Amino acid sequence: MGKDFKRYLITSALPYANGAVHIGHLAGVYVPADIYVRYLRNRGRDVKFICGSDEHGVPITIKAKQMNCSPQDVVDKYHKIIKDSFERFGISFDIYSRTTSEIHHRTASEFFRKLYDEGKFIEKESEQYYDEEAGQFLADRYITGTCPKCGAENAYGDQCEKCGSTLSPDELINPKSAISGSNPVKRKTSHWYLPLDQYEPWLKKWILEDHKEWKTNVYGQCKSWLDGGLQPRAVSRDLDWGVPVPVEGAEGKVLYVWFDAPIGYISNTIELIPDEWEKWWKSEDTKMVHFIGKDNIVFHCIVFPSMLKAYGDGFILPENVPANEFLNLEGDKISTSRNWAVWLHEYLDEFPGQEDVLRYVLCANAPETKDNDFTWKDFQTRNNSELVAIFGNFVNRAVVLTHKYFGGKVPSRGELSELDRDILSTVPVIRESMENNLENYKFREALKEAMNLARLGNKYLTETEPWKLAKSDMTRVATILNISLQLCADLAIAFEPFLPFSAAKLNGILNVGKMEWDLIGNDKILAEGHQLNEPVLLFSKIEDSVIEAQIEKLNRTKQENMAKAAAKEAEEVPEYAPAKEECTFDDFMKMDIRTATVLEAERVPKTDKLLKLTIDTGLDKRTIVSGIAEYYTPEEMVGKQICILANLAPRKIRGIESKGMILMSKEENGGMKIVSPEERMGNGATIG
Ligand code: B3M
Ligand code: ZN
Repeated sequence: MGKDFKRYLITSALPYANGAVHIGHLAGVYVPADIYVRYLRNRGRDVKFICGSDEHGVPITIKAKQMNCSPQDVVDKYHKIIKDSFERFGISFDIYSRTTSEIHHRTASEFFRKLYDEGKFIEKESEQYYDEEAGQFLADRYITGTCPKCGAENAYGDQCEKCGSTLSPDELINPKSAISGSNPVKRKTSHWYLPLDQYEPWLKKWILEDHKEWKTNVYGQCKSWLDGGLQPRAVSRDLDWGVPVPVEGAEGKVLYVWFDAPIGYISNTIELIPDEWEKWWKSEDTKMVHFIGKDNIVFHCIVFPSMLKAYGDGFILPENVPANEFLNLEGDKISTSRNWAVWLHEYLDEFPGQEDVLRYVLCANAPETKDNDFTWKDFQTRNNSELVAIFGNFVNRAVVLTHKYFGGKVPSRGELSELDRDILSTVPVIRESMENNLENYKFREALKEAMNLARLGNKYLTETEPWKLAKSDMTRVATILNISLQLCADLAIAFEPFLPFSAAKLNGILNVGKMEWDLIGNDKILAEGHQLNEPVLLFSKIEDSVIEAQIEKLNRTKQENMAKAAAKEAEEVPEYAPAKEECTFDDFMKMDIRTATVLEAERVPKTDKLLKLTIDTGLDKRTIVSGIAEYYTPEEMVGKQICILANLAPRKIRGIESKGMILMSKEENGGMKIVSPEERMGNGATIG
């Protein structure tokens, strides 16, 4: 099982405080992390479980604009919702702090300043979009315009939500500021970059050679990043929300959120154990594990380790980063913006006392190696046919029968049958399998093994039928129930990492305190004569009506989303586009508009919006990429005479050099039509 460590520093991704926590976050990050931490503690290991709200970055400022309040108001609201809901759900952090804390600002500033003073950054000047009306530089998300790939309006500077293309602000057609609506101008600005390329050889050794044991999805993503070659990465931003860059003359600049957030693991540890935090962060006797979702792999395996390496001073690196894939909901991607989610705080209100049912289902369906799906039907089935029918049923029968025949006292054990010995010898085997799976972050498998322990007990009672023996052989009944009650104690220990609320309830029924992991398999955990408490049901059946209500709730969300999309669609396609501002004759004369004929046409791979056209302009033969694939097939285009803006600056679209733009007319319903001369003319005829 590898090196023995003296202490375990376990972190889980700091959730953005611009929204609540949903089942995707829980299944991907927080349930596995909590299972691992609880298991380690139950084995007597020294553990610190670190987390907190990630409160900087553009998403927070965008939310503030949407809510018409300050970024601080946004993070104050959601930090509380997130923190409370984690506590209610039994996610057992040793600290859940936040990155707007004074201690974090100080820690992150000092971290940056040390690297700055030691020349670990490169400083580069670049041209960024600047909003002269708002008086601020624009982060990519604050620039909108027409998507060059599909023609959608309101694409963002980093991404087009309609066709999913990753964009850069310079690709947007007619860029606008999302703050003032004005046309932004380019301004020079300088930022600091962490030269990740300089850490490439070291990262290749540390990851690709020394950590071949990492999960395939994690190792594979790191390998492709490293094989692709690393580039310097900006560690500062022109924003007024975040940790100010601690350098003279850097007013208006803050640390890039992905530089400051991982330092939150350090600052939260300092806040938790101010006198001994370095023993945890700077000792080879510490095992550090980062629990994250797959979209955070590069930051936790490449960027943050490079930051720690650059800082030096003995900072340790993660032993493992067991990132999970994504969880979908009813077959669709979970989405905060579309409210397509099961929100933790809503679940806790709607399913009081059933925290463990959700913990169970999210672990049983965890996207450990591939994306997986959560359905309410499966939630109900797993509760009713596994938790109620197997685990709960076994415990209840064992305890009720003990009260019925022995006044609730653990009866004495007589001669063991072969079946008894089989049962008792199977428990240590299950325990060992659980340990192997838990130590290797295979929580689904470990949970299955725990449930097998419950199946074993259920089967034992069903096969021995003590209720039938009660008339003839009470000694045998006593032995069967004694063994069954030992299994109940095994279950209380084995399930504690997964179902802490039920394990505590079971401890209450057995009238014992929390038990050490190493007791599993000890077949005398409960001494003869030990008094049990009254039985209570560990789990209750979930009725169809409860599930139907949840599915109905999601259907309402779907309807609302469709109504919003239709309204947006209608809004986006006005009867006619609003008049543009006046232009001069000279402006117009700069445009070189000509006729041309399409010689060849083909679809651009991996998109259903673009056609690649080879055209004869009378001046030359050239390629133009155009977003007309929804309106014209390649076959329709060949031979057509079109009009083009011939002197539009060339642009790369999906890796293809496109020289010029086809003139199209947009119809009321948003359709598009080619603009052509009334009769065919020679190619190159000028239009003015
Ligand atoms: N705030 C969460 C996310 O990307 C991000 C994690 C930070 S961990 C240092 O969803
Ligand atoms: Zn697009």
